[in-house]
Amino acid sequence: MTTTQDIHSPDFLAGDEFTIPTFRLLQQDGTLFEGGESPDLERDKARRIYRAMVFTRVLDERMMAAQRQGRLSFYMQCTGEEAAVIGATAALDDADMIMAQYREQGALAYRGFTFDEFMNQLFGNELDYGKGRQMPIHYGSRKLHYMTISSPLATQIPQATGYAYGQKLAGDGHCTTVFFGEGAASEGDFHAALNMAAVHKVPVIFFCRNNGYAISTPAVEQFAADGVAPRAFGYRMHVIRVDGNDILAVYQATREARRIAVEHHQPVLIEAMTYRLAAHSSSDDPSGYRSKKEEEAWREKDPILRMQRWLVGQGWWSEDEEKELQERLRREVLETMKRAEKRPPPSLDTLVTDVYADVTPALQRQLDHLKTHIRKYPDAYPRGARSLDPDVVAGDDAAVKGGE
Ligand SMILES: Cc1ncc(C[n+]2csc(CCOP(=O)(O)OP(=O)(O)O)c2C)c(N)n1
Ligand SMILES: [Mg+2]
Repeated sequence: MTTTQDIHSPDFLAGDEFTIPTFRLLQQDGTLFEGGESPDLERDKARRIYRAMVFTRVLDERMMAAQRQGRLSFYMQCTGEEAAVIGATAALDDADMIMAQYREQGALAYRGFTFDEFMNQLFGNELDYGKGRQMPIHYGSRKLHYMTISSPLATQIPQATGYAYGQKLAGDGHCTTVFFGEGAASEGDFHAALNMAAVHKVPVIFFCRNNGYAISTPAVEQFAADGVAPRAFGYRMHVIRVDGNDILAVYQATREARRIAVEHHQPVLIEAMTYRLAAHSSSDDPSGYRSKKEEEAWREKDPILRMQRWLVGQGWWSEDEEKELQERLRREVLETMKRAEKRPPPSLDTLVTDVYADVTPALQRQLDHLKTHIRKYPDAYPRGARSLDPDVVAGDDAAVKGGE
């Protein structure tokens, strides 16, 4: 579809002719901006959102510390972006599909993923749904409609378009929300996904967390445009930019986006302006590429504090409740970590099961060879490797002896 208006002089349109406003409702002191109206958000839901935000912060602080103690190989924090992720998730139906990048543990927390479930994945133990096959933070939950994380950037974006197209065909009234960083939006997959979604009119919400950085590369070095939002025009798509640290604005914008997506089968782009307060990951040190002053300025805009002040103002939260919640979460996170750490990894056989419908002879041979090798050279393997061999556990040592 193209417009047909003629002009008779070469009047170019400049790329900076449009500026995109930012939707804001809540000030840092917990009061509303003049002219802003609180969205329809009831007490219980507001408290559920807040608890999920604090849960995420506590999990992140504790697991980052565990990584520094050498108990965990890797970790990524959502710190500073809790309102963007959890506000958006709360605006969805709990059965809508979420495709995330890797910094959206808050979405899982909101939907009820437990500390045990987080820990089992982080430690890759026998209860991990991914059977220990992935690095920490690659969560997934079929039950909670949360697609398992995959590391290559932006792959989830066209997958979301495809999944949402399926939802449209199924006519089940659900939509898909895909989270990604402003860095991932530079991948070709982003553009293919938006174009296809607009052409096929699929119920998908593209939720960009613009947190200012792609690892060490600041947004100003990533694109010349006014953020990611203007790209929606290129695909004839609805778009809104929102203050990503403002829980009420994120919630209301996403609720409206869901309505457009589900009722009108139109994709929507949301750009949430926020800041990654922590390092990119446990392997990163931000002091090499940004100033403490910049971080401090954003710390002043802490989304959790902002929501807490609003809740207290509503009479929906108290100091005592805050203390109780903090203490309980800190206790539970430690208890579950100790539990998960002690559990063994999945058994050796899971290396080859559910790769194909049936274990192929070639894979079976490789597994037998590995078991034999571990028995012969146990010291060359991590402690406890022998106990992962179900044959050894069953006392059937003779079964593979001498088979090298
Ligand atoms: C295809 C691909 N290229 C590069 C990487 C390495 N990488 C991992 S995260 C990242 C930065 C992504 O930044 P952004 O999308 O803004 O997300 P943020 O980390 O800020 O949440 C890069 C370059 C990758 N995982 N996949
Ligand atoms: Mg980023």
